[in-house]
Amino acid sequence: MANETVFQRYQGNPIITPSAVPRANSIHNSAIVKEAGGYKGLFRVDEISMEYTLHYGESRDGISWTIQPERIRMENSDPDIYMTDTSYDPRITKLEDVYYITWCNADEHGPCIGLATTRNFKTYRQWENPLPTANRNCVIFPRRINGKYAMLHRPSDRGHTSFGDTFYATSPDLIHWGCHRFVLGPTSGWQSVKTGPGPHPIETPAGWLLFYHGVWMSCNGYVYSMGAALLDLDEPWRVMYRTKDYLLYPTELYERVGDVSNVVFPSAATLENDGRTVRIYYGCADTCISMAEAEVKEVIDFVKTHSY
Ligand code: BMA
Repeated sequence: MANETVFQRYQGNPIITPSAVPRANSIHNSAIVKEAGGYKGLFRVDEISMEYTLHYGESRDGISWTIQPERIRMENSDPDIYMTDTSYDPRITKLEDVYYITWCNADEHGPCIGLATTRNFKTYRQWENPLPTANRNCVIFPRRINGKYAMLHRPSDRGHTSFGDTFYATSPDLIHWGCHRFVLGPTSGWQSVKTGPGPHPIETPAGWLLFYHGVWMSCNGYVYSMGAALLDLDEPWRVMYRTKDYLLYPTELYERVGDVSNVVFPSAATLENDGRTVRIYYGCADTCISMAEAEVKEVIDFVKTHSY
């Protein structure tokens, strides 16, 4: 076991492996929300055809999951609004009584962000893709900011993007997105090549707590790690603190070895113990899913004291 700072990995990691879904080649970067009666999620499954599909799953404790073998389908009567067979890296945000789902809805033109809403994870309404191609990471804030929907997004290229700045944008109606503001980009060390937003930001008195991935280029290729930032509550494009030291780095065998080696990809966060603990769900080596937990107070202290 490598040194850990504030996050402790769950001893039973990985918690979800491809055996959870019959047609899965791998199951990884996935979206999870916590409800009064348990947990719900949309899971990224890379199928044995190498189509990338999203599957709904449920759990009572957030650790043992039942995941549907069939993929979900977003719905829209307009044939130009559709879910592609390369749908991956979902995020879920609950805002009022609606779940907002963003994912990478890639087509022949490249990675593109898809947007859908649901109230029950049984029927889904797909909206226009909110951003132009190419963009690979997007998440909606859990409340309106200054009266508008708000998101973080990360423009990309059509390949294995070698850059990555995270931006903030707002919308009055979920269709028209604008007022793009730069939030954070690559800096040094483990985050010297690119960044991308992970789970939706968590509102705290110290600011929006954002977990994000940072990437550096080793002799063997990209290495994906997790860091965090504190964003201003009213003007979230203003970064107050941002980790210079990583919070999680691929050090365990299940993070180092897989379809894409050396990947820790945070994509969901839940609050446990009456909000005192944050649990991160993350994709490991593009193959399976693990979790790690930390005290919220300790994370905030760490971000403040290990910032640039
Ligand atoms: C990114 C995304 C992620 C993936 C990562 C490492 O570009 O495609 O889904 O985990 O690469 O392969």
